[in-house]
Amino acid sequence: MSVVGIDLGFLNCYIGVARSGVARSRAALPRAIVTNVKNTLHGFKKLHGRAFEDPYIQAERAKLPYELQKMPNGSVGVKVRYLDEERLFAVEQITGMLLAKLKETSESALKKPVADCVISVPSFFTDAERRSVMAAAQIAGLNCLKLMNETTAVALAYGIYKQDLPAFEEKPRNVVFVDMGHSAYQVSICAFNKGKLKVLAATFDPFLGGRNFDEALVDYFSEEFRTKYKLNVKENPRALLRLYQECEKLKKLMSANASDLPLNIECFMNDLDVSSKMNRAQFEQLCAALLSRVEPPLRAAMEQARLQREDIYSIEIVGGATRIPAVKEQISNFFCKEISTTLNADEAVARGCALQCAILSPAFKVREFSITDVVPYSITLRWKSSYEEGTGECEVFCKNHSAPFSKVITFHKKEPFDLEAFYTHPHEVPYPDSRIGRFTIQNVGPQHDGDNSKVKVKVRVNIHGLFSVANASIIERQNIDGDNNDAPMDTESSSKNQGREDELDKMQVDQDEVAQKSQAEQQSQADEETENAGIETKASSGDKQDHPTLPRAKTKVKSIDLPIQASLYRQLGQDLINCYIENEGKMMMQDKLEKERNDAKNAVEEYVYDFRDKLCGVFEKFITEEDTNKLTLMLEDTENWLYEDGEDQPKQVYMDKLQELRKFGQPIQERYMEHEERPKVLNELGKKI
Ligand code: ATP
Ligand code: K
Ligand code: MG
Repeated sequence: MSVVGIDLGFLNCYIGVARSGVARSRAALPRAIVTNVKNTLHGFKKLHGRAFEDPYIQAERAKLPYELQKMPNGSVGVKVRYLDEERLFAVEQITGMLLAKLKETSESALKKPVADCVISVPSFFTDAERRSVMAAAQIAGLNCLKLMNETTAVALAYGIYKQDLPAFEEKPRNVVFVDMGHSAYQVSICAFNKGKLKVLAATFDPFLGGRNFDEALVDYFSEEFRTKYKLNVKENPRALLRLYQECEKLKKLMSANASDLPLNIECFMNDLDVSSKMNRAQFEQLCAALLSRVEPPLRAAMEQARLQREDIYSIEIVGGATRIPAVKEQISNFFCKEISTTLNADEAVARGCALQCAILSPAFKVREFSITDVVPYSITLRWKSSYEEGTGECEVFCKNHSAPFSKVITFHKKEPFDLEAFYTHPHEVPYPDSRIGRFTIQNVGPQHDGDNSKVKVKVRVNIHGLFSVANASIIERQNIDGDNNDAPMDTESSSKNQGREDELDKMQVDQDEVAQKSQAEQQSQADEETENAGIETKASSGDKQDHPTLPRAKTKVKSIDLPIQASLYRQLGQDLINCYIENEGKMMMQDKLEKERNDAKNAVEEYVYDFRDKLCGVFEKFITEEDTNKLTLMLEDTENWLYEDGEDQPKQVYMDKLQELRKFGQPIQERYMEHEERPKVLNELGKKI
């Protein structure tokens, strides 16, 4: 079994492979496209987890050369021609196809099965987007051990082999990571010590990337061609696509060359050749507004990390668009420091993911490296119950809080209640809906004496960066010498719970302090969640805690797990995912059959060419002229048939055809072989005698 890391880029995907023993990683590039004969789909990374009506989707829709359509569940579907049929696929299925292709590519390169993987996602992805990518992995038959933030993967690739990181107790080394890809711009600041990294801040502009620079060029040249050639490029999708390709090339050339560079496209539109030129200075002027967006995320990251410029050890850049000189300049100007390009700008994300996968996989021995990431957006819980007045609210994870992380919140309730999780500041989130999900805590009732029950709820941001209400339990007070003890008592578990009670009662600390503390606790196990971090938030919206504290000797407590009903925002049901999995399997099978059919057809074609060559070559001496003519005619017929009636036949028809041709070819081939072998055989015999 091999472990791989997958950089699911908007334009370019890389697969990193961890080698056992050395645990070095290598990466290979496929483009982020899904192709079959009729379609080439690209640019679907950011269609995940969004509603069809989402303004972002509607804006993208206008730019895409393929059609989007609303799925029955309101999410985004892609129209694809598949086996001569127009079909609608969910975006999870499309990414699933891409991932399945990546899986197959790595399996054939490694000659081993691949299932365990780590897949990268942008640090700004919300829960709905992350879950959607997870579903795609499932559809592809991949076991995604972790969704890893792209910049964190880069940080791991940077840190894991550094021999000179500060010791555990020393002042950490702070490194800034910048990734500008085709669609997005991300910044993170990480603190490194030997064997660990902690993300101090993650900031971003989710809508700034290389594609925006291409677009600026496309707009400029479209306008120029409109006046110069009277062409309306924007109305011709084919021409527009070509112009995008040429502008991307030009953009790259301008990174290496500051002087005037030509843009020539032959037969561009209406049989016209077009030409123009641009130089770097003009380009920078044209893109001034885009370039001014480089600095704000850098500034925000420094503020969130509470660092000064002199605290920064180095600035590492990756991602294709950081090769634009003006982008680099913006970054180095901000830090008043040279930037470092020691990382492989294209492969760092995939390598980091592969290394993370090796760390998480029990089958691999890798150096331990602990990773603490951050929560990109503050998360709030709101609760209400049917009989109590009003609602209550509590920020459970502040922005930049460590993750993975669990917290315990205590409620005092008499009835089942709903917890509604949402992003606290909707305007900060590049997503139109701030809902995360609703969690109903069931089976809650009053204590025997009619008092509120103590309900402990564990909320968590897990290893994938996903929020959940992980579990809930009710704490039952029971009188030891009382006579109303109707439930048998589990002394061991109650005394254990008693201990936990004590702990929680003491932990009336603020959240940051808990974060600090628990971070020290989780040093050596980045992949493990911090289960023991607890805060107690008094979250009773009804009456205050009114029961007197009973002397401990007389009370025991018992904790009973409560069922939670979760309804996550934009969640695909497992039934639907299963249906997609089945479909993907069918399509893989169909593709396989289609390939076999094509191979069978090609075999006939090859045989025809080969036979014909031999007829006027090596076979000449073994066949009469009359037969040669007859066979030549037959081969010609077959060739014509392949282009006409035989163009699209079932596999068996091609196999029969081949068989038929062989009937004629085989005897000649045998005569020829016999003739070839005879001298050798005689020679051998001669030697023996
Ligand atoms: P994302 O990270 O947004 O999902 P991605 O990972 O697929 O996208 P990359 O492969 O990092 O993106 O970068 C691709 C972008 O980098 C493209 O816009 C490409 O034109 C640009 N790029 C690559 N080389 C250069 C260069 N030499 N100069 C300027 N831009 C470049
Ligand atoms: K990439
Ligand atoms: Mg990328």
